[in-house]
Amino acid sequence: MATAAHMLTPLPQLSRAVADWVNSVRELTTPRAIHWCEGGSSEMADFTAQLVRAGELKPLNAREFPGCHLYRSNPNDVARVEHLTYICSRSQQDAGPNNHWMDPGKAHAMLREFFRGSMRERTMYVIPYCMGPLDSPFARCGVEITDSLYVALSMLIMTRAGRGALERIARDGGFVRGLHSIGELDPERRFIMHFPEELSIESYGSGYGGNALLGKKCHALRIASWQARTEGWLAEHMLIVGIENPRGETHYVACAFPSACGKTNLSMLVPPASLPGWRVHTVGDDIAWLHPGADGRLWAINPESGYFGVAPGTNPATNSNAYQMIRRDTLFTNVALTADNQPWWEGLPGGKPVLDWQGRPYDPANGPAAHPNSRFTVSAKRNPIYSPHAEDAGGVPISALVFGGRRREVAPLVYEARDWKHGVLVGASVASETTAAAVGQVGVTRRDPMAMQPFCGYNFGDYWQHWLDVGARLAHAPRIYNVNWFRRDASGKFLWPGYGENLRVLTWMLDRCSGKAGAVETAIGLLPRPEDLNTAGLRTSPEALAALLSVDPALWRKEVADIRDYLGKFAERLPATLGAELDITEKRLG
Ligand code: SAT
Ligand code: MN
Repeated sequence: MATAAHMLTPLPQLSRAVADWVNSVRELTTPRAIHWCEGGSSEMADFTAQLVRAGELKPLNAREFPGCHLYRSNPNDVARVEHLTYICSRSQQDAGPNNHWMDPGKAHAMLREFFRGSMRERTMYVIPYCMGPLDSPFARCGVEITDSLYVALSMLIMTRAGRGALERIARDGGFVRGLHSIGELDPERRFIMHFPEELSIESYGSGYGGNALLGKKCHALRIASWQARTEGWLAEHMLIVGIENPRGETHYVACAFPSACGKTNLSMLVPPASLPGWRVHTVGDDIAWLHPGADGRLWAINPESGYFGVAPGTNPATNSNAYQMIRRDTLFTNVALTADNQPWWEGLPGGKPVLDWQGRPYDPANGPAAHPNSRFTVSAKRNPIYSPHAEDAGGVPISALVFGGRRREVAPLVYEARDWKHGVLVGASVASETTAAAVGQVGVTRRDPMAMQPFCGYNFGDYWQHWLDVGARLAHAPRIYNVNWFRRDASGKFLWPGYGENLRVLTWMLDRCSGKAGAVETAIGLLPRPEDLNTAGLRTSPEALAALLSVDPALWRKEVADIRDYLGKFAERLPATLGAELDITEKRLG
């Protein structure tokens, strides 16, 4: 069979704009060679083999984990660096109090000196990628240039990368420019810079996760949230999951939780045996791009094509789908190893670590064997419950939006917002205990509106107004909920079993959407009574359930005061609607 003409066109000739940019980066960074990524499994195999030869990847036990490898990042480079992440818009007000800001001219000048000659003696990889299905009108493209082969390989897993993306760029014209160099991996020379007005990203000095895989948080959230505001849609830190009831009807829910709060697990939920006939289909585990449709509903695509999930805690009991998914063709980063070369992390029922995540003989005195932010990188196609609609160009229709965080007290298991406007306040008020996904103290409660504190590319005041505007355009807006799987009792024990049992909360929401489930009105919104939840086979005690579904007015009055204080930081751009909604809640609390 003859090769199609477009397959014969060398990649650098497909898009003049990309070639010109690559050329200017080549002049600045002076790499030894340039590799344009074609995409596809043979390129991935080739990259993997090169990394193994260089000693950067270690093949794992081929019988138990065929096609799987271990990568160890520099111990000073193991999580996102929010304190070194900047939005460089022309006006500081546009970046807002929620972002670190630097003047774009100053940021470019500084980074230019960092990048000068930074790829000397190294290969520069050019990765054209598409966030979203290649044929989706909602998808947006970018090109990442990096001098890390591990990053290039990860991008091939996490995005639709290669020739198809570059062809789309040639058709679309525009693309997001993402320049990345690991530099010296010196925390003093590490910056993640975003230039939303130029649709560009410059990341220097880290090779880890969201700092370096620029399609993910940098493009699909920070830059895309800015683009989405201009274009009338939403780029959100949300999983997308389809819930199929025993009658075979599927409804989709999108849920925003901070990093490392169980989004991957919820998106791949395994229904408990006591809820027979229910099925779950994953559309996405981290990011949702939401578009108001002509039918007045909100439609979602997952811009990514893989998962960068937290390893610790993943096991056959908590998430058998995820565990099955990562048994093959998976890239593990910063996990521990057993004597027979299997990956190991805290929360696995069997096995014993002999080497910790830094490759040292395991010694509990050094802390956990696997880094708490150790990850698996795997293609979504490996997910046994990957939704047949995950690749639909038009996305899936969303029935409910869910916000949540990790809170030992205050927030009940679940409540429903009074309406969209109140829902925006509920999202804006989310607070959560910090996790190991970002450098800094773990377990400190902070506000994390819509789980977007580290990811919103512009002023939260404008962002909340944009949420209100999008809602006003939806004739059939999704209902909005808040959940908290992490409430604890006085002795610190979790009150709710979580994982598969969370389906009981999701089904209540969907029954609410179809007018079938009851609720009781409270000052903060609508809560299920215990009898409104399907508790068949649930082992939670009636007392625990009552505690989970309780609203303590004294705690909530304090919470409202705290929210008011927090929103006050955005006074210059805060929509009056949020203040008015907060007044309603406060009045109802008495
Ligand atoms: O941003 S990362 O991709 O490193 C992980 C996360 O915070 O969700
Ligand atoms: Mn995330």
